[in-house]
Amino acid sequence: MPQKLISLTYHLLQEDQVATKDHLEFSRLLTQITMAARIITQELRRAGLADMLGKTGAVNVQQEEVKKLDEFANETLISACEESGLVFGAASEELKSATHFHLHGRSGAAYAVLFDPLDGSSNTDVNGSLGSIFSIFRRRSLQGVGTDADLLRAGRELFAAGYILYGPSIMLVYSRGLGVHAFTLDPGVGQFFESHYQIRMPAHGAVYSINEGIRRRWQPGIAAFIDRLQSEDSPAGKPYSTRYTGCLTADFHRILLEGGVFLYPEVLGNDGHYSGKLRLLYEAMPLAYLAHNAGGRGSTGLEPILDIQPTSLHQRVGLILGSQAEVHLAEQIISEAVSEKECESRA
Ligand code: P6P
Repeated sequence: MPQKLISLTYHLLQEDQVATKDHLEFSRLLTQITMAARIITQELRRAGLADMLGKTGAVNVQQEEVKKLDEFANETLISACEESGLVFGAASEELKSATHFHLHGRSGAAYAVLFDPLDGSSNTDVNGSLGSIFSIFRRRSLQGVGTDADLLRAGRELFAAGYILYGPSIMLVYSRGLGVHAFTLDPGVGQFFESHYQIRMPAHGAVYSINEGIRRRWQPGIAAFIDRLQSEDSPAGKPYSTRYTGCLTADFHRILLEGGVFLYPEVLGNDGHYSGKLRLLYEAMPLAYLAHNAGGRGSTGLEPILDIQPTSLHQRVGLILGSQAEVHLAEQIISEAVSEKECESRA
């Protein structure tokens, strides 16, 4: 028996006290996404028994090897969006371009959904945490049909965003700009029940999350920032602990609830240029939106994630995400490092 008897359905109905067409449509769309999450959960739970581990042999637009579970999650979410009747187009980490739903005249539908269907898929074969991350935009103009321009939007224009975390518990975390709320799946009942209402990220934490293995390639300032977190002169007044799972969703979820900072900064490539790994539209942006709505912050180190105007669907960014104290400190140290580098290059 769940402690709280507020199901996701009832939570959405309660919020409907200010029932608007937007909210009623969002409720229907979120219901579809959580139905997809339950189907993906079932597949994850028995992947090792149903020959669903391992790779498909295909390589996606990211030049990453596609896992069988990536493909399953992608197909499930695409179908859920199309069957909702509310989505004119969907974009996915797994697909080169957006899928426009012309079926049943849905091209006139109001919403676009962009998602990473299975985040952290390096964890699929080792029973590690995984996630599905989604951004939802409402078309600027409802005249005519939705176009790719309706997908390339800055985070400040998000209609809603969220993620499903496939961990020991299956959790949905979402925001529509009116607070961040979390729901936990009761597998016995098959329903999501409200477990965290109006989540507020602590002003600072005591944990940082980063892949230390590529320290030598981090963008200027990141190493100095991590050194600061490992000192007594950190925002917590003591050295931080490090936690890193290889799944952005799981690492961010910890930071959302307990504070601290997650970083995947730009790294120096073999071409001599710094570039990000995480994708803006369906990884960095939705999580920065959630962080912002919970009182935290998301930045590239040089600008807020939510201010970036995307120019391409799979655009990548450096990401620093978490409590205000740590992210502002990182921005300060990075800014100083960039200024020093510019002075050196002029000398
Ligand atoms: P690395 C997973 O592929 C992902 O996109 C994020 O979930 C995760 O934070 C990151 O990449 C892990 O990357 O280079 O540490 O394996």
